[in-house]
Amino acid sequence: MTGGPIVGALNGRRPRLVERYRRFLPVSDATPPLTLGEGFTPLVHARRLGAELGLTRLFLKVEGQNPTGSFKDRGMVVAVARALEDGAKALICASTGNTSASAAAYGAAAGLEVVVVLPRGQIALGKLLQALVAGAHVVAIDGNFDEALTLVRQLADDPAHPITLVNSINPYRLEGQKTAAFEVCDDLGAPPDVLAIPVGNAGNISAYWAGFRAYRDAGEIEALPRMFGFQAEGAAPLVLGHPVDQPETIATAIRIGNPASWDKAIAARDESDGVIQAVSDEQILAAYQDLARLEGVFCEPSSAASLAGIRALAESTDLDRDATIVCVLTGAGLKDPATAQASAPAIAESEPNVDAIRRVLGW
Ligand code: AN7
Repeated sequence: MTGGPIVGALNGRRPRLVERYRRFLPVSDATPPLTLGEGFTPLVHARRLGAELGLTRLFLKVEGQNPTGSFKDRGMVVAVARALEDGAKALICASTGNTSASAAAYGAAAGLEVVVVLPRGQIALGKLLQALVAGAHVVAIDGNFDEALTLVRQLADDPAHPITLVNSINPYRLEGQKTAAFEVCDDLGAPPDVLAIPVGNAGNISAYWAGFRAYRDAGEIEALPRMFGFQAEGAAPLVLGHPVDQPETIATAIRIGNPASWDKAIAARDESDGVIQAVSDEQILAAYQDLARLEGVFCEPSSAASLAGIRALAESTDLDRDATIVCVLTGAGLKDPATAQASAPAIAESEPNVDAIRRVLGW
């Protein structure tokens, strides 16, 4: 160890995500070195869940450990750095919650005004508070995510009020999100056989697929994984083959009826010999609880759609039990305290003495 400085280091030691994968990203020396410490998230070998499902190599990519608690930070850091480089003064997005939390945080760090337009009453409390505390202008509409996205596109198109759109139709978002695919391959030492992922607006599945292909083209990996996308049953336009006007699911992050990256997601499925299937809210909640109880990984409900889907396939098809399967867990459990509380067991109460506590515990 020389103890010398690392180029692009955070706190002197931790390299920045954008530096680590710089050659795959649309950045240059002119791009401001914005960072909140995104990326480098854990890949956890899920031994107990794997044993239950008969899968020896089941892994969890724990994206809830990003700075604002979701995978959105990987793309937001690139989109906001490029917006700064291009002289932007303000950012805008529609969101089911996580994009707004990430835009608010990176916008604050960059000194930019942030506007977020959200479906009223459909945003998990933690995400809403993240946006508010970071000082974003939060506008709730009587409409769903798809309607909010249509409105912010129109607002961003108005030359009289320049503002940069940071939804995943901003190409820098998907560029940054590709880094998660690189990390998975680097941690495994090879690509997985299957990449399982929740699908809402379909940006992330598209970004992973682009990332795996870029890594293959660069000679970093030889094969490509099969992409398995999972939508909530009440919000499954890609499974049905047509938009859903009134999407409904407990997994509010993926309550989306007309995904912006529709064609890219279908291409990822078809080119990778993959699938896009629906899982019910019951299957999502069961996976959500089992991830916490069997693996100690507390994700938000939408994230558990990836495991719910793998579980359904493991039970109904002949998934190779020794295949390397990575379930992407897109966001952190604390973002949605209401869902956690609704399914949490009651708290035991006791007099403050050891005998009483022993009694309560049934000892
Ligand atoms: C936890 O924040 O669309 O298929 O506005 O928050 O790339 O949309 C969030 C999506 C999965 C789906 N898991 O990813 C938003 C938003 C979580 C999410 C998805 C989202 P995409």
